Amino acid sequence: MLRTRRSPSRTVHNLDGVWDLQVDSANVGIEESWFAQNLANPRPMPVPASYNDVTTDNELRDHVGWVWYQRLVYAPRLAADDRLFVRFGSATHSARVWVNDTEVAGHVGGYLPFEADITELVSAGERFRLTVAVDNRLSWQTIPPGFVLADALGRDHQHYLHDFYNYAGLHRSVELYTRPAVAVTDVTIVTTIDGTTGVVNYTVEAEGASEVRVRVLDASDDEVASATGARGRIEVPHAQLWAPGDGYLYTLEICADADVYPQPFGIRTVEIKDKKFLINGKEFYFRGYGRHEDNLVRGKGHDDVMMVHDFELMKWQGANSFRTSHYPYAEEVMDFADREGVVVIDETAAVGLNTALWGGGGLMGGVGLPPTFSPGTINDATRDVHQAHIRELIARDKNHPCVAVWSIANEPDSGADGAREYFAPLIQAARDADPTRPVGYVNVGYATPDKERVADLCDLVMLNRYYGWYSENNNLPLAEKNLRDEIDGWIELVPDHPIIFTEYGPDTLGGLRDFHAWPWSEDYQVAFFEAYHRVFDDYPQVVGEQMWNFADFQTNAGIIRVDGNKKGMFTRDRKPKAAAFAVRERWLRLRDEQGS
Ligand code: BDP
Repeated sequence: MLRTRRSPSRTVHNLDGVWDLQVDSANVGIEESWFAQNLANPRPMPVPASYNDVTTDNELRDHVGWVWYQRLVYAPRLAADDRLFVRFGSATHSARVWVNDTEVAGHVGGYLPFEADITELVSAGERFRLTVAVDNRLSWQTIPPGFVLADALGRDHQHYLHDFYNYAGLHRSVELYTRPAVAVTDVTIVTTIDGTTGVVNYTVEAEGASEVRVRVLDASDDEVASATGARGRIEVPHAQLWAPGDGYLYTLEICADADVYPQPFGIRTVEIKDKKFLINGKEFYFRGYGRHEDNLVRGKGHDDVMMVHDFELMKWQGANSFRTSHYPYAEEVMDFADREGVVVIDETAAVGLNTALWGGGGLMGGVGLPPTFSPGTINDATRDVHQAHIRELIARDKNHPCVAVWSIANEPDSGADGAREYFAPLIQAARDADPTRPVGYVNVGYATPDKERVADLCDLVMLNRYYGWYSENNNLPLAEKNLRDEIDGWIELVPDHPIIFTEYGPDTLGGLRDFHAWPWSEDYQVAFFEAYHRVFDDYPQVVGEQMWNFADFQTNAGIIRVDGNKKGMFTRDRKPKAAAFAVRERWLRLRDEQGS
């Protein structure tokens, strides 16, 4: 889906601000047609934000089910033949939308955009009532999965199989936008490099357009090439490449009859060859983090201030990449990564397809669950939802030069019966949607090479490992040995696959120092990373290190979490722990040695 962009033929009206919100305590609002009038007992709620931490009300924070957002909106005046759309950057996890009394849109999946054409339902210059019901429930057939169980008091609880708080609400901007009736509705740009020439292959969708023309504009807005037709190949002589640390962007300005749509893009290639990860034909080593969209008070609400600040911290540390663990991030973040030259492993929201990890021991609140892939848990219907989600993500993010890898799941039960059957069609779906980028999934600690059933279908190995934390705690020498042994196993299993460590790190209480570098101290985090990095440096097959996590983040309640997960190199309010400085030294040195 195209991002909203202003142009001579398009206007964008931002609807962010303080909306009305009402909790649907008994989940009866749809039956009772709450959309048909002003909410009876609303409270103020900012958009974008998670609603959970904004107030002091437990009923709202822990609510399972629907909440209702509402506001009045002036319908803009339209030029002849223009269409008016309402567009949501996301609604977590599912939503239904009404304009006055008419339902105009519904969407399932909490991290991707959706929109509706509302032209016929509103009158220019007059106000209409915009109502959005948002449901935070997860089931075995949602991505991510979860399940709701009532306790002995009859109160519903949402259980989920992932280690971050189930924040919900309108996390990203809501916009009205206008465009001509005949308009650009999609564009796909694929670039290659031929000597000093950038080759831009493009395909535009603009149903009903009698003429499509495109111009390539450089970063100074000067035209450097042009073409006509809905698809074509354009050569940009002496192209300035998009590269890690150098986010040079061109714009493909598309004119389809009266519509003008500017699509930024970068000229670059990504590929895996001879066990190396290559960007523009040059070896690339990933330095960075798994992250979360997570902040004080606003939860997962997008915030430009925090976004720019986080990128500043990443740059300060010498990072060149991150993974959108464990869901697609806001479009603003992807645009900014393009602009900053930061390389992204773009992940779906398929986290927690793993009842073995989450159903057992009870440490993470397990309640005893059936096998991961079974008719009553992750089944064919889940796979269909997962597949649709992969397609939606790739449709949204395919033109971002920052995206170097598709990660189709985090820590699924990849050694279990049914895993290969589940994943083979999904990996194929990702390849069909985008034949140009490597595809993989992120492997869980216990799905070691002897158990693994999916890795050979992928282009690379991505590993989350916690030797020295969840196992070999306070025994880093043994952790180091086991880590080496396991890497040897992967090299034997999939000798052509490069390996990226996508998670490793111990929980660390900011401010706790210890002469003996005990677990939970800042000193243990430093020592832990030293051990892992020693190992990585010995293996040319390891082409990246993305530690867990950029910053501390909120999780579900549980006996191994104290106000959240503390594996950040920064605290939740972005203060550096000792490891931030130690790793900075390493990453700046690697940056000098590796050149990006
Ligand atoms: C991995 C998950 C990540 C967790 C992390 C941890 O991928 O979401 O937060 O471990 O335990 O299992 O800190």
